[in-house]
Amino acid sequence: MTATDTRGVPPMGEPLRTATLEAAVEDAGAVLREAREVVLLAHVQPDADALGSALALGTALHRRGVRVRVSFGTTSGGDDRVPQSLRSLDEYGLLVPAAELPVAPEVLVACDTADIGRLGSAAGLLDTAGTTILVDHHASNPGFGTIRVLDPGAEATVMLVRRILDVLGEPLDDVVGRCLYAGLATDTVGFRTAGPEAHRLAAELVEAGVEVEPLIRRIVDTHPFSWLHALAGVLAGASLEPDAAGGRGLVHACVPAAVVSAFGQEEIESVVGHLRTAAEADVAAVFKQVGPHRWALSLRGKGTVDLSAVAVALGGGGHRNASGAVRDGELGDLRAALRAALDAEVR
Ligand SMILES: [Mn+2]
Repeated sequence: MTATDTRGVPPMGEPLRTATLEAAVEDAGAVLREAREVVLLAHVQPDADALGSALALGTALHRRGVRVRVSFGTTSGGDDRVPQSLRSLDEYGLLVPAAELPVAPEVLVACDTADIGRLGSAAGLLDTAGTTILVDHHASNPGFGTIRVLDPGAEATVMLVRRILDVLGEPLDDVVGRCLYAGLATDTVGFRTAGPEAHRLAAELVEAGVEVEPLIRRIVDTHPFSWLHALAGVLAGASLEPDAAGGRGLVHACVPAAVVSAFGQEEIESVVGHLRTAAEADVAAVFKQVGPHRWALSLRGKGTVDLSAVAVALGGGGHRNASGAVRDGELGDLRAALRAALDAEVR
């Protein structure tokens, strides 16, 4: 998207109704309380926070009698399947392929989407939906939609969904709770980055009946045996550049197309979690080959470099310590672009 992209923005003269986060949460609740048909979108190649947010809110609305569809857009070269590990969050069968969504939904809710591009093929719904509600926590999000529940201070989008559920008067139970917990536990890297409010929500969800161990094992601790050998190959090819990022160090590895296509998102997205443990580097980067000349880049940091800004410089976005971008071109050029963006950020 560009600075001139105005999709999802109210027409000229119609001000945004939501000046503060508190007002945005109230406004979102008010719209959803009256809605008869709601489409909830996660970002392309959804993770547990995106899909958990959409399914938690979707489940509560479904129980209120709302016609609910949950989906996510597609991208060229991307993996457009629902991640196997997240399917069980969809208790009521609310997930539908993006192609089956209504062309002009009454209410559209975009969950955990850092920018319009993250809606992929579903971005056009911003033009046709009656009301668009953004629920997100990415620092790089420029803001879009008529109601913007956008809080970079929230550790996960599910925390903002919980606030909307409160406004709707919807209680937490084990079904909604699993959706929220999945996003909370994964976006905080197993609560490593969770503050008191996130821990309090986790306690409430356990009290509501969420069984944590089987839920989290399925999402982050389960891979096919064949993945172990593939992972070994990827990590064997990792490189360390101690002088990168102004001497803070960069560790990087490449996941070739043959590996990307042979495994699920659960496997491919786990690589960066191994790389980031390298003591000699503050920045970990994984280049995933999602097309012959197309790369999805995942970045993880240790707080010393703003990787949200680095990702934005590369055409992507995200958080200070976890971000990403998709780039066309050759791997060597992308590596050089990353080095340059890191140097520019720490200068
Ligand atoms: Mn998130």
